[in-house]
Amino acid sequence: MPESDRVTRMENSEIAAALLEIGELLEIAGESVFRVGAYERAAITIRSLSRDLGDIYDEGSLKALQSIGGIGKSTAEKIEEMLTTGRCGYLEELRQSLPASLVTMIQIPGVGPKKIKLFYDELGIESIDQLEEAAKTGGLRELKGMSAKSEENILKGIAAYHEHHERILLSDAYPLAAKIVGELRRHPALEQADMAGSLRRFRETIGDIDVLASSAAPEEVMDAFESLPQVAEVIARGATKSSVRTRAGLQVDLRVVAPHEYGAALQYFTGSKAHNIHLRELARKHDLKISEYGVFQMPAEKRIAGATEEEVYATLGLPLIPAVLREDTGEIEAAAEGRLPKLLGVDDICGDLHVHTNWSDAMPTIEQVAEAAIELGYAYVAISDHAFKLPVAGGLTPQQLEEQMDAIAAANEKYPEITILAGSEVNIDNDGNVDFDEELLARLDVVAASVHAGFGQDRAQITARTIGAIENPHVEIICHPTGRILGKRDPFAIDLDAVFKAAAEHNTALELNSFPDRLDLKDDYLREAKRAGVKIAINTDAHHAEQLRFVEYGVVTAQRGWLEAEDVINTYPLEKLRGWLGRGSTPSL
Ligand code: DGT
Ligand code: CA
Ligand code: CA
Ligand code: ZN
Repeated sequence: MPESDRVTRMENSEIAAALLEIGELLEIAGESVFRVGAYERAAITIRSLSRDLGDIYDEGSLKALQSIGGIGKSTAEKIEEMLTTGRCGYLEELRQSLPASLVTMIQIPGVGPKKIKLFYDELGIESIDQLEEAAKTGGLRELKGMSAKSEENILKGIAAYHEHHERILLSDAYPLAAKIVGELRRHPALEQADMAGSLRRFRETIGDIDVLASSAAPEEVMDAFESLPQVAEVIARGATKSSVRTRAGLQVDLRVVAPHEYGAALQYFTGSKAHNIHLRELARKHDLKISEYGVFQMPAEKRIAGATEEEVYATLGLPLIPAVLREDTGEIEAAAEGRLPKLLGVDDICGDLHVHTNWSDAMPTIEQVAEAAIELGYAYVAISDHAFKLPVAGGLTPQQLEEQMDAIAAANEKYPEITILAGSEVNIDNDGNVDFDEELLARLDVVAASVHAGFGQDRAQITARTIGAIENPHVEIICHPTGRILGKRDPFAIDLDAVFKAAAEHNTALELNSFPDRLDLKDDYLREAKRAGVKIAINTDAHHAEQLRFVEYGVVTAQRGWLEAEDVINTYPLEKLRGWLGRGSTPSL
C-alpha cells in the first residue's frame, strides 16, 4: 500500500466507534441481543488493543484480524473494509434506514431501544431535545405503557445524560493525543511538544485535548498539525493557536510558543486553573509575576525564568510539582513544606489481583493471562473469575472452582517465571454474605468480593452489605467499591467513611479498578482512604489479555490520589503480599 493511503487509515478508536454504532442501530431496529452484543464486544476488544488494527492487518490480512479474541468473521470483514477503504458500507446502510440522532438517545439512562422506537414511530421524535420537549409538555404519557411518572423519569435521565456526556474518557483521548504529539515531534521545525491541560494531569475525563509545542516557525507547525490524518476540520486558527476537531469528534487545541517561553506556557496550560490561580497569588507575595510567558520580578518586570517548568517553580522556592497533583488540593503547601508524596509508578506494580478467564465470562485462557502477565514483568497474577451467584457472568460453581484450582496448579508448573494465584470474585448478597463455604474460600490464595446487584438500595443497606464482606475473614479485597460506570451509572449511595473505617480496622483492601470507565475508587476517595489507613489494590478486572495494560490508567489515578507504593498491596513482592494476605503458603503451589 502506498504511504499516502496508509496515513489516512482509520484508527482503532474510529473503527471501534463505528462497530459500536452498528450495534446500537441494530438494537433500535430490534435485532437479537446476540448480534448486538457481538458488535459491542468487538468494539470493547478493539479499544483495549495496544496495537493498531492496521498493523495487524498488514501482517496477516483478514486471518490476523479474526484471530483477535472476540472478533468474528463478519466483523473482521467490516474492519478490513474500513482499513482499506475508510468506509463501512453496512453502517452507512443502517444509518440510511434510521436517523442518526436516534442512536445518541440510547445513552439516556432509562431510555432503551424499544422506547426510542415507540417515540419515533408514534411521535416522530428523533433527538434528545425533541424528547425533552415532549416529556416537559406531557406529550408522552398517552403512549402505550407510559405515564406522567415515566415522563418525569425521562427528564431525570436527560439531565443525567447532559451531566455525563460533555466529557470524554481519558482512555479515548490519551492514545489519540499521544499519536498527535508523536507526529508533531517528527516535524523538523519543532523543538518540543507535550500534552497539557487535564490530559497531562490524567483526569479521568477530558473536556478537550490541549497540546503545547515550541518552535521558531509556528505557522509551519500549525500547518502540519492541521493536515494530520486524524483531523476532520479546523475550527479556529490564530497566530499561535489552532483548534481542530478530529474524525472521532474530539477538539484538540494546539498552541505554539517560543522555546524560551516553553516552561512557563507548559505550566500555564497544564493547569489546573485552581492550581494556577493559587500559584500566581503566591508569586505576588514574593513580588513576582507568573504568566504564560515567564516569571517576572516586579515592579521592574525583569524576566527571571520561563524556559522550563522546574525553573518556574524554583523561583518560588518550590520543587517541580508533578502534573497529576496540580489541583490545588494542598499540593502547593506540601511542596513548600517538602512533603510531596513519593508517587508510585507502573514499574512498582508486581502483579494484578483481579483478572477473568474463559472459565467465566472473559476471553483469555489461564495460560494467556499468565503470558500477558509475564510480558508485563509481573511476579504474580490472580485468576479471580466470577462465582456461581452471578450466573449471567458464567459464575463458577464450587466444583468448577475446585477444577480451576487444579488447572491453575498445572499452569504454575508450566510457567515457573510467574506465580498464578487462585482467586475468586465472589458476590456480596443482600445480607453481606458471599458465595462458597468457608472451607473452600480458605483454600484460595486471595478472595475479592463485589456488589453486583441491588445498586439502587438505600445507603444503610448497601453500606451494611459492604461492611459485612469487609468483616468476613476470608475476603481480602472489595472490588469497585462505589459501582460507578463513567457516563452510564452513578455511584451507589454508599457511606464511604464507614467503609474506610471498617476496611482499615479489618485490614481489608479496597480496589482501584483500572478499567477506564470505572476508575473506582476515584482519585479523591483514594486520598481519603489513605488518610483512614486503608490499603488499596490496583487491579484491572481484565476480561481480555490485552486489558492487563489498563493498569496504567489505574496507576495514574492512584497518583492523583497521592498514593505511594506502600499504600498499594500489589506493589509488594510475592512473599510480602502473602504475609499481608495472611494465608501462608498455599495449595496452589
Ligand atoms: P478540561 O479541558 O475541561 O478537561 O480541563 P483543562 O484543565 O484542560 O482546561 P482547559 O482546556 O479549559 O484549559 C487548559 C489549561 O489552561 C487549564 O488547565 C489551565 C489553563 N487555564 C485556562 N483558563 C484559565 C484561567 O482563567 N486562569 C488560569 N490561571 N489558567 C487557565
Ligand atoms: Ca483541556
Ligand atoms: Ca483547551
Ligand atoms: Zn471482575
